[in-house]
Amino acid sequence: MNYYESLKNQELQLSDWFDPKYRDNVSTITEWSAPIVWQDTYNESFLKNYYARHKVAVGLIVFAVGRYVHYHLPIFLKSADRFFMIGQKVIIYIMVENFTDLSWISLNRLRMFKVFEVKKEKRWQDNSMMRMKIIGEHIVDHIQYEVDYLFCMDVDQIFVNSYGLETLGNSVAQLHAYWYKKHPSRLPYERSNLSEAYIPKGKGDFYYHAAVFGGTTIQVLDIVRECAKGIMNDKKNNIEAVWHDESHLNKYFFLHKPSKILSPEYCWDYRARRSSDIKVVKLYWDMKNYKWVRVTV
Ligand code: 2GW
Ligand code: MN
Repeated sequence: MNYYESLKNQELQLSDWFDPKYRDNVSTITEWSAPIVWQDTYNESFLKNYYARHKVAVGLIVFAVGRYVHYHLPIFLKSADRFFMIGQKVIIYIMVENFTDLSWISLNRLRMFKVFEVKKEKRWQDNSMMRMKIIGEHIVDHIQYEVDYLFCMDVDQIFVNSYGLETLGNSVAQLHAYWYKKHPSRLPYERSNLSEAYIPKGKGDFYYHAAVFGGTTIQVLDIVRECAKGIMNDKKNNIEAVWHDESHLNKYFFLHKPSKILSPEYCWDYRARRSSDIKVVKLYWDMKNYKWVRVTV
């Protein structure tokens, strides 16, 4: 094996790219040794070099059903084009109710989008929860052959800084901006043991935000299948978890610990209390008028 080949075969080691020494007052590693990625904990040039030798394609799947297509989708896409996985091959999967709702957008090189139609549900909770089932179907049909990693995101957010290779991992969860410093007993998990999303008081690690999750495409298939199963069983039993799909995602990550966690800098909310923990916001929740976007007719 020559030098070039040995570089090519080299596996990415945590210590090669991750170093939490510049961050205080926040947790940077979990009990199960997964990195919690904050600004200044990762070596961007090392990662760029590594992935230049190990090319990957990254998918980003987003739903914009009903009014979300006019209100949030254009800015989500434009900002993703600019900041999501700069320099990498990206496929954005856009799920809309009607192809004709989509206004034209042009993307930078190495980026493309694919548009699919999905049915609108009557209840908004169902629009959110049904994403799990639909994502699974698309991974099986085509996404698994198209990208190595997949992120699933809410559409009501805007990228404002580089959101890059440091976020790739086997199974990736997002710390929720409101709860990242709270004790597990206070987290808003589903507390009824009648629901599949049940997490007993005192148990749990972190509260994860369902607005962002990801991993290898096959791993994401497992996540969405398990969540969809939980959601469907709850429906059969006439119960709905307190935070819908997010409660089920939290149960999944409680049972199957994520291999990487993203700090709230990767999904910030400017309405949350200002904090010196937040050094560089990469993505933030857009403001929205709930009454206007959530009409069901
Ligand atoms: C959702 C709620 C009420 C009315 C409409 C919708 C809706 C959501 C919709 O009409 N069309 C649509 O495409 N969606 C998609 O679902 C869209 O991608 C949106 O970003 C996502 C989640 O809905 P959202 O962003 O309005 O809810 P949030 O920001 O309160 O989301 C958190 O909680 C949800 C469950 O209640 C999900 O777990 C979500 O992932 C969380 O971020
Ligand atoms: Mn949202």
